[in-house]
Amino acid sequence: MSEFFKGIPKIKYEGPASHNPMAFRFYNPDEVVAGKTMREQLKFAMSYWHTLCAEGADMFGRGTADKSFGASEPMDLYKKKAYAAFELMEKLDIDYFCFHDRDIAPEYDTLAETNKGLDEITDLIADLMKQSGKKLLWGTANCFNNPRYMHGAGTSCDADVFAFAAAQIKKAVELTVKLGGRGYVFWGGREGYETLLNTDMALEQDNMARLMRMTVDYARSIGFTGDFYIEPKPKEPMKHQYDFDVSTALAFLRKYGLDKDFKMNIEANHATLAQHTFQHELAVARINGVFGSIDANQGDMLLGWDTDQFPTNVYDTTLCMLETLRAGGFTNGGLNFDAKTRRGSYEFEDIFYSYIAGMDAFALGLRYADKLIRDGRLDQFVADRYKSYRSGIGADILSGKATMADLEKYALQMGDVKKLSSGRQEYLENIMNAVMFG
Ligand code: XLS
Ligand code: NI
Ligand code: NI
Repeated sequence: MSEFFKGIPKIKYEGPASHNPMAFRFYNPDEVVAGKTMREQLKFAMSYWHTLCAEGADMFGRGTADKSFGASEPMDLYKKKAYAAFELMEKLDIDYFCFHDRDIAPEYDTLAETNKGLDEITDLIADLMKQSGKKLLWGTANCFNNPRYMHGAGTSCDADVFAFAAAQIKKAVELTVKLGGRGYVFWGGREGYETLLNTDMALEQDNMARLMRMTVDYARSIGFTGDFYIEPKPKEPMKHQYDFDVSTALAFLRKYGLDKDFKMNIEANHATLAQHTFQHELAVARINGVFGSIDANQGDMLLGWDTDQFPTNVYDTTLCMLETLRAGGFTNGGLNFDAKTRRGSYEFEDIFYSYIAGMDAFALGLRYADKLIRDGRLDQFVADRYKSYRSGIGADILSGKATMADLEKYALQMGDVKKLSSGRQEYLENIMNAVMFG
C-alpha cells in the first residue's frame, strides 16, 4: 500500500528543548513514571471517526479536509482508510484505536450487505493488527447518524427501530470480539428526548436497560471478558440525554442491575457540558468503583457544545492523571483522543500536530500528577483536614457507635463548635503551581 502521509516521519521523543514540530517534547514512551512506562500508563488510542472520517463540516459549511485518500468506490475508500489508520498509528507510536461500526465500512441499503462489508474490512484490519501489534481499545455501534434513529435507538418509540439497533449492536459486539477489543461503549446521543409532551420516559429507560442487558448476555456468551462502558453526556444531539453524567448513569446502572458489567467512559468535554469539571466526573467514577476509560479532549468554555478539541490544557490533564493514578491506573481502559482538528486546520500535518499536542499534554499531566503525589503536601493536607474523624466523637460517628442521642449530649456539653480550620484553597493552588513549575 502506498504512503498516505507523505513526508511525515515517525515521531520520536526529542525532549523539551526541541524545536522540531514533528517530535514529542514530553512524551517519552519508554520512560518509567509512577512505576510503569509512559506507554503503559497513558495507553493512547486513536479515534477512527475523527481521524479517518471527519472532514471539518459544521452547521454552516461543508468539509474543508479531504479524506477520500484517492479512492474510487466505497469499499476501496474504507480499505484505504484502514491502511491510513495503521500508517498514522505507526508514525505517532499509538498502540490502540477505537471505532464505531460505521467508521470502518460503508452503510448500504440492507443490513446484510452492510454486514458483509464489515466482515471484509475487519479481516483486513485483523491482518494489519497482526502485522503491527496495534490493539483495539473499544468498539461501538453508531446508532445516531442514520435517520432511522431520529427518535432514539434503544429508546425509540418504534419497536422496529429497537430491533434494528439490537441487530446492529450484536454485529458490533461480534466485531469487537473478533478484533480482541477489551471494551464496548454505549454512548446514547439519541437516547433521550426533545420534549416530554411526546415521551414515555419510563418505557424508554426500561428499554435502554433491556438493550444493554441483552448486549451483555450475548457478548458474554461469545467470550467477551472485557468491560462495557457508558459514556455520559448531558445533551447534544438530544436536548436531554438519559446518560446525563456519571452520577445519573450510575443510578441507572444500579437500578437495572447492570453495575457489575459496566464502568464509565468519561469524556472531558461532556463533563463540562454537564456543568462539572473533568476531575469531578473522574472522581465520582473512582470513588464508586466504575473508573473505566477516558475520551481525552477539551471543550471551549465560551461555546456550549461538544467541540472535541485536542487536549492542551495542562492543569486539566494533570488533574485527570492524578485521578487516574489514584484509581490505580487503567486496566481495560485507556486514553482515547475523541478529538478533531479545527475546521481551519485542514491539512494532514495538522492531524499529526494535534496528536503530538495531546500526547505531550497528557505526558506532562502524568509527570506532574506523579510529582504531586510524591510531593505529598496535597494528600497530607486532605488527610489532616479530616483528622477529627480519626479519634473521639469523629471515630464514634464513623464506626456507627454514636447515636443521635449521644451526639446531642456531646453538642449540648460543647455549647458551640470551636474554631474551624481554613480551607486554604489559594495556598493549595500555589503548591500545585510550585510543584508543576518548580
Ligand atoms: C460524542 C461521543 C462519541 C462517543 C462514541 O459526543 O463522544 O464520539 O465517544 O460514540
Ligand atoms: Ni466520546
Ligand atoms: Ni463527545
